[in-house]
Amino acid sequence: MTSFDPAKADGKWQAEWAGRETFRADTASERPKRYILEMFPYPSGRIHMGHVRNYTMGDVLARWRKMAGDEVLHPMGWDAFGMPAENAAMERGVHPEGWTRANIEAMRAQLQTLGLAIDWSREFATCDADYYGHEQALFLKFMEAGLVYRREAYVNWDPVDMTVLANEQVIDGKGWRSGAPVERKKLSQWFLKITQFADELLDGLGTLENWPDKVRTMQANWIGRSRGLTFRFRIEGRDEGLEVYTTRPDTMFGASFAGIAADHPLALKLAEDNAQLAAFIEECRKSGTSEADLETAEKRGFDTGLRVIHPLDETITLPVFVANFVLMDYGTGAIFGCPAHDQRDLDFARKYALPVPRVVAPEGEENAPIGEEAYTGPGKLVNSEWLTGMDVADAIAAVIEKAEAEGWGEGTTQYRLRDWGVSRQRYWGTPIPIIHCDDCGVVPVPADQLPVELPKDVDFGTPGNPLVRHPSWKQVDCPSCGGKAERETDTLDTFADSSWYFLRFASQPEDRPFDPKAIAAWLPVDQYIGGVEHAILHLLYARFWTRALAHVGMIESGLTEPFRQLFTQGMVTHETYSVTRPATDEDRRIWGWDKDPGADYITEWRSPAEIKRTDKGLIDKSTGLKVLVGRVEKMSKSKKNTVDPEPIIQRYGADAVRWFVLSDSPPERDLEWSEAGIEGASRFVGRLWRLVTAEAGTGDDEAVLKAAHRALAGVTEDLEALRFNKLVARCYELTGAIEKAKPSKSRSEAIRMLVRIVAPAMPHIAEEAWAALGGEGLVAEAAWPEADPALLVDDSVTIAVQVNGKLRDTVDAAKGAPREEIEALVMAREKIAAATEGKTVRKVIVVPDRLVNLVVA
Ligand code: ANZ
Ligand code: ZN
Repeated sequence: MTSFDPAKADGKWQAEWAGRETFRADTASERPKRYILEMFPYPSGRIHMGHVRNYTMGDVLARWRKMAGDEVLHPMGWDAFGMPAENAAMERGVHPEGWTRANIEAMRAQLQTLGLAIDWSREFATCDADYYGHEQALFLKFMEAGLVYRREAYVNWDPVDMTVLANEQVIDGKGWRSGAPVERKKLSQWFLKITQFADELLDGLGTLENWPDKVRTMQANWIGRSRGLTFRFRIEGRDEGLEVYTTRPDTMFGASFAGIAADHPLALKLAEDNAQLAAFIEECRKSGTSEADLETAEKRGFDTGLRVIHPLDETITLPVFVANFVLMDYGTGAIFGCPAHDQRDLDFARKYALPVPRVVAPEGEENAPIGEEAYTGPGKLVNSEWLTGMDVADAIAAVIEKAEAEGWGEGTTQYRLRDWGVSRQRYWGTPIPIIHCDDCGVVPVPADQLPVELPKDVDFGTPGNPLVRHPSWKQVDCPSCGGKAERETDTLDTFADSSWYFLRFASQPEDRPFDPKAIAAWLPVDQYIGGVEHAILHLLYARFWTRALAHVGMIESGLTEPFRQLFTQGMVTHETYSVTRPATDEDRRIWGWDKDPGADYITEWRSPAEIKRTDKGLIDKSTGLKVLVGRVEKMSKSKKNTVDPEPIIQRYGADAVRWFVLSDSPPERDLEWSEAGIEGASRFVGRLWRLVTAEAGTGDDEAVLKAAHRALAGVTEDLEALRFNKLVARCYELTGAIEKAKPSKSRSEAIRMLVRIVAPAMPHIAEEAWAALGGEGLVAEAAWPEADPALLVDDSVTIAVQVNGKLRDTVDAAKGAPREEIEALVMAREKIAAATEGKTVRKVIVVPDRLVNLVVA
């Protein structure tokens, strides 16, 4: 028989599956339902190795579950709204829609070359009007239920591009595109009330046993429920009080100042007749708005001259500062500062020479001074009048109790979680379905006028949101009074689009977002797979939408958590390469080196495709310069260490690529892409094919049958636990065992078993082999074999052989074999002879059935 040609087989079987609709999911099926989903991709234009790894893992599970008898839903779609499309429009003058659609076409074609078992009939893009139209309807449902509101909030404003920037677009306080210092500006924005579900979202984490612990912890920290005290300071010489929020009321005797946010009403009032303070507030507004920005910025303050009275001891007063590290939209926008036990307060106190009294100490350190590090550990209260000697927890409770009894404060539960600001002042997103009428105010777009479609004729020539300056799009009649009104021009955060797409995959009725019956049939997603970078926002928002949809009665099946099992896969990494070359005049101009005669060399990254291997090492193809091999890092465009999957798939075939991305490391860890690795996978495809075409035989061979059933049982467990790399190892082992066996009926059976075992991972060669071996129908539809328990009883064991404690070899021996027999087996091994050559064996330690260690010198 001929050799296996992936170039022919891949296309042939992909066409066959498509033609037969092999992977179409039937909601009416009686079989157990299994929903397997990988996070849908953003259509950037080309798939990368991360996609290959992610989608291959899901695909293996989908194919295996189908063979094992489940009705599998394994869909694919496109998270198609977002900024890159608008950037392309601004930079290259292409329309975001055209750019996006072309990217989808290209990426779909690329994904299809991997042979994914996808039900393509359910494909959609979030930029399809009949997807985002339903999203608009859901938004209005939420609004009816009081889960949507509008308020003024601060945004990062780029004064040159005249646009709102996301936090990640603010780099060192400057707009990423314009480079202009970013300002904080107040804008009316739409919010979704995720905080209403804070407790549920937190407590729900406890039910997600099949989620990685680290993801649950990250979400819990993000929600950040804490018990604290809100209390009022009296301000000396004024009628009003100052309300502050603290999670550490125990440290109150360690207070040395009070701090208020730059935008705190008190600060604004004082600034009215204090120009210096007004200028300081202006300064504060110019820095970023994120918590991280404020955390890292230098602590700065302005002494207002006011003093507040300590609620536990009226003889004590504290100065009030406007401080740049106090956030307006957290707690009450005001704090008391306890420098000894809070790092931000300590940095601040050192700068403004405020006292740093210690009030909590571990035993024996009662009088230890505080250096440059605040003490946040456990201990007992010290220097705190009647609190002295109490534990932190008891002191917190005692102060809350006293405050409540005396009426100057209340115990509260606070959350770090903020309501979700969903307004984006951008074109390429779901239009928020609202109309603003001078007479009627905010009017929802009536259901029969949905979807509110994006206009196609838009102009990206000038900065700002094209929806605002479109000549006619926003002009509408008010649905309520019929008068002239205007459409909302904000679009929804694209995280809204990915918060319910998994529900739309289950059914796609025209007149509704989804069919609750289909949700009951398919949801929750049995296995969700994606990158850990989505551990917080995407997963939290999706969990929130699911609960909110249940809350408004759209989901009836009692679904609360959308993803039963979550898996976060590791990244694909690669070596980095660089060359150092003489600088050119052009470089000097770009880098502004004219005045720096010493800067004569420049170091540049090189992509794997730009270098070649020679006997003198790695050489840069274009310049012939020596290439420096750098660290292994996540594949990224900036380091140029990416490998494009497309030519690799063309050259080696889909199966080899799939096999390699499953093979080398546990799926949650990073995988280093290497040429040797893909070559090895490709050789295995060849080995498999030689087995398929090997001579058949007669007679029995229990050993090889046992090997096959052992592999089958092991692989089934590996699949259950997503241990794909172990599956690969087991298949290598079985292949080795079959290669060693003589032709027999048993060997042929083992080969047929192997073909089915590898089918989920290497579906193309498996189909080809299945057909060649006379299998019925498609292997994709064949039953997953069941291991025969009788053949699983192990009567041989694999014993590790160490030399001076280092693993050198393994030997197979009969279970319970006596020491002498094992020792004799070991001594007869070539590898052991080599490892002990010229040395004396001092001692042989035998642990029966497990291990032999030779001590040599
Ligand atoms: C006094 C204190 C003493 C505090 C101490 C901490 C340690 P979490 O746990 O994240 O909720 N805080 C309160 N409102 C703030 C705001 N608007 N901007 C900046 N910081 C604010 O943090 C609660 C703590 O953060 C509060 O407890 C308060 O400082 C500060 F040894 O009060 B603490
Ligand atoms: Zn009106």
